[in-house]
Amino acid sequence: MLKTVCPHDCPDTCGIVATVENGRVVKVDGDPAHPFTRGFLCHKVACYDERIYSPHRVLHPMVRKAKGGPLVRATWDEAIEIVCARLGSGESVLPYSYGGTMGLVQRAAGHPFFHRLGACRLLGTICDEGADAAWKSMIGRTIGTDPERVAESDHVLVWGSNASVVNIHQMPFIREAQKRGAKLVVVDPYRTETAKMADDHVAVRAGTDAALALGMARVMVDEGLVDRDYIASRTEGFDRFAASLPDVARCERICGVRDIPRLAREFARAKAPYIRFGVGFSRHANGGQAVRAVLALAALVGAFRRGGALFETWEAFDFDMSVLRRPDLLARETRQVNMVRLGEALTQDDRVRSIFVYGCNPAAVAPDQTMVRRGLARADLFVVVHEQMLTDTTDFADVVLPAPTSFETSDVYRSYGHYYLQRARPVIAPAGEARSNVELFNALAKRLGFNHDIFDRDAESRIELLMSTLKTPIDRAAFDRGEPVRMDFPRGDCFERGFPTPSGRFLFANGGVPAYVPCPEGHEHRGSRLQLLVPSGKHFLNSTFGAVPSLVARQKRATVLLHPDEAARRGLADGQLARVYNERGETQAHVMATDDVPPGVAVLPGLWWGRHTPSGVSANALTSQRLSDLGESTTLHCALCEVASVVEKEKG
Ligand SMILES: Nc1nc2c(c(=O)[nH]1)N[C@H]1C(S)=C(S)[C@@H](COP(=O)(O)OP(=O)(O)OC[C@H]3O[C@@H](n4cnc5c(=O)[nH]c(N)nc54)[C@H](O)[C@@H]3O)O[C@H]1N2
Ligand SMILES: Nc1nc2c(c(=O)[nH]1)N[C@H]1C(S)=C(S)[C@@H](COP(=O)(O)OP(=O)(O)OC[C@H]3O[C@@H](n4cnc5c(=O)[nH]c(N)nc54)[C@H](O)[C@@H]3O)O[C@H]1N2
Ligand SMILES: [Mo]
Repeated sequence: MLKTVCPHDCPDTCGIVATVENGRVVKVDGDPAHPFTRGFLCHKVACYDERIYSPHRVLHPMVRKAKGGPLVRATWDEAIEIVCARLGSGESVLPYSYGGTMGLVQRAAGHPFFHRLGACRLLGTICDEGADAAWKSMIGRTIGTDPERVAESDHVLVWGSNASVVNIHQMPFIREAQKRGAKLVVVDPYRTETAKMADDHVAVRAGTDAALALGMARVMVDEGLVDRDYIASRTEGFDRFAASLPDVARCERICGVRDIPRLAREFARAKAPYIRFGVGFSRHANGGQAVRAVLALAALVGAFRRGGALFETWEAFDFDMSVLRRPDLLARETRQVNMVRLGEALTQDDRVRSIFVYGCNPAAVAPDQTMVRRGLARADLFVVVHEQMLTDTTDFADVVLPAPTSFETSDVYRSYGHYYLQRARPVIAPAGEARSNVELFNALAKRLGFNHDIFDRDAESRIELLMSTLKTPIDRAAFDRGEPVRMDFPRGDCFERGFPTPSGRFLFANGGVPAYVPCPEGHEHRGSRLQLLVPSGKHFLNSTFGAVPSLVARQKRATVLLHPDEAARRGLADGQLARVYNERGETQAHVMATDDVPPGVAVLPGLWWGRHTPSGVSANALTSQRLSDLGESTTLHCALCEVASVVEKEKG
């Protein structure tokens, strides 16, 4: 039994014990010694051996002699020759990577190489960066109350997160609180699995959370339910904030929630209210302000002192990542490309001549998929993909290079949903000819004659380098044994000694007070169309588990959830194949008529690989490249669409 860590982009960062026989993983279990993930795994990772030995696994380099032709096996030497000959240098090169592995060392391995090459710099914005900017604007740093403290709360507010699907190890703490009598309130436009476990499901209209939260704040201020002492001693900007609060009846009309006063009173009167933030509600054009409005609620009642609030924990792990990313290797500030705007970057100007994809599956995950795929298919674009699997993106590759899984590499994992750090060493040998991100970029650097100490360091040596920058002391011996180690982080009020802002106070009005601004594709502009939500799939991790046949089978088929009245209005029967479309594109999915979804909304769950959908393209054919108000981040849940019968189109 060997310890390892789940590498995926999920807040839980589970401790794993792998059973290995004759060099092969035969069983994967949760590590009972992990204080937060406590010995169980999601069913996706519980069958991880299926992913490691997937039929879609890339086991050796492959090259495509001509666009549209087949991928043909090559040696590593041949592949490196081709990449170095055709990649080019400077800003014609776009590196494209994101959350394939959350291991700090492997994830940062490409940066020094692309900096030295003078390539474009990718702005990683496809996930939580809007919410992160919002949190920082008020608190200064992305840390929050220990998630384990949820168990002691008497009022748990889960806002914009389907936690029982995306953050499942938070749930036992929530259930413990419920057992002790706590009320669980879930704010989500549709009745998710998590909302079904709640005492109260608040079906806010998508994209209007700021109106809901500001309405609640207004009630709390008007009725004297705020913590005056906390506000005076711990915060600044309250007077401006209070004076700006909109009328409650107006807020109710905007967000469609009719009992804002009751919600506000229950939250404010709780002894230990705790808000667990999801990322979902930040993925709108006004999402940054929405996060700020909800965060203000926590400060108004002094929740940090009594209960808590948490978005993410990652900045408690105070490494200096620049020792790995090496910004000093940039000769000058090169052009930045926002990853959400990949479609535009590849189709609207021809400055990008080659793209190097690793740890990411843009043909499936990036918004405005039709444009992205048109860009990736450009005849003059050189496409390199370093991957574990043959994905939608490798379909466009001129060169495919094999990557090992986390079970085959060394790394350090910090969580963004708890306060434990863990190192992992390989539990099996690399499959086939797989080379890790570090090995790949070291080899390319060597071939191009890049001399720098970083390119001589393997993963273990980079781990040592990174660990030497950690400011907070940890139990190093336990860490080296591969055990999860807790950061020295308060279990109670983490802001007891002040907030990590310049004044040490919570900032209600930094850069202005939070306000509600309608989204261009929000409900006010809907007309007869539907607001489209594209939440995480239960059996996938973004697009990752598309390579595991049993999980694809469990996710069943691409499905669009509609209120029965909306289905009837369109003449759509349950189970029927429908087109879901807007001006950007179209996908097809089977209708599920359910009153879990309110009228006016369509939900396309799960990040399917295009090739697993009836139309060959997924939900992201409809999502837009528009950026959020803060953090220049994704607005995935901010799109309008129409749904119609497939047959109708054929007739027409
Ligand atoms: N099983 C599984 N787990 C995952 C992932 C996965 O794909 N599958 N992805 C991982 C990653 S990378 C991330 S970032 C996290 C994401 O996890 P979440 O933060 O949960 O993000 P989403 O799934 O985008 O959306 C969460 C919820 O937000 C709701 N929502 C959408 N718009 C609004 C709104 O305007 N207001 C409110 N209140 N709610 C809204 C959606 O209906 C959805 O139920 O999960 C991680 N965990
Ligand atoms: N419709 C819709 N779109 C979404 C989302 C959604 O919920 N719905 N979620 C959004 C969110 S929150 C996020 S974070 C993004 C995620 O987008 P991505 O970061 O692209 O995440 P994945 O889909 O998990 O794909 C990661 C790929 O990296 C590969 N990989 C894993 N480890 C390694 C490694 O060590 N080296 C290399 N070279 N490759 C590796 C995996 O095989 C996998 O194909 O998608 C976003 N897009
Ligand atoms: Mo994400």
